[in-house]
Amino acid sequence: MNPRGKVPVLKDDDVTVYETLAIMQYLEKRNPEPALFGKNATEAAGIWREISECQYYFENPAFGVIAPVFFGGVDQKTAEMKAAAESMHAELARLEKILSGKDWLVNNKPSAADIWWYPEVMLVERAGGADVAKPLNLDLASISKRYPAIGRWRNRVETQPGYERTFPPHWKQAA
Ligand SMILES: N[C@@H](CCC(=O)N[C@@H](CS)C(=O)NCC(=O)O)C(=O)O
Repeated sequence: MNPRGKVPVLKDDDVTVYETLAIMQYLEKRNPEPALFGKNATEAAGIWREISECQYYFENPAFGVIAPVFFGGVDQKTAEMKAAAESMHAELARLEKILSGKDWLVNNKPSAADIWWYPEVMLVERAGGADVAKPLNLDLASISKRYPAIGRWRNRVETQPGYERTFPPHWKQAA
């Protein structure tokens, strides 16, 4: 379904879409409610800003931890991983501040920004909790506890109707 063999993939009758942003755009065109990318210019800008914040400031350090944990090299990259974790904590603190005052990242309603951020945060938590990461004390294994507003947001995301159906089946087997 995806020539790169990656998730997410959406199959809707005879249409197959891959790449997260393409899938969300497809869904919004197909079902305008909820407006995943916002209802007006201000909402759209806020949503795209949050997606970009994640892409430019969180993803690099995130992969600095995720890659060695899942693909090897922790022993050689300890210093880099610690620096990456520090950068991520600064970004997680920013997220915690936003979510302390509201339920969702932008416009106080679920949007493409939440759908973008959620798996990034969860992947980091999963990497932080891996046995090979534990001796490094990166403090990423319990993001939801260290950052309580992020924890509440996580529960909110996971109790959305249809959440279960988005979970890649092969990840469940791996867990
Ligand atoms: N740019 C792609 C990234 C897709 C991607 O890297 N997916 C990873 C998971 S986050 C994957 O499928 N890895 C292989 C696997 O989980 O089996 C998107 O946003 O859809």
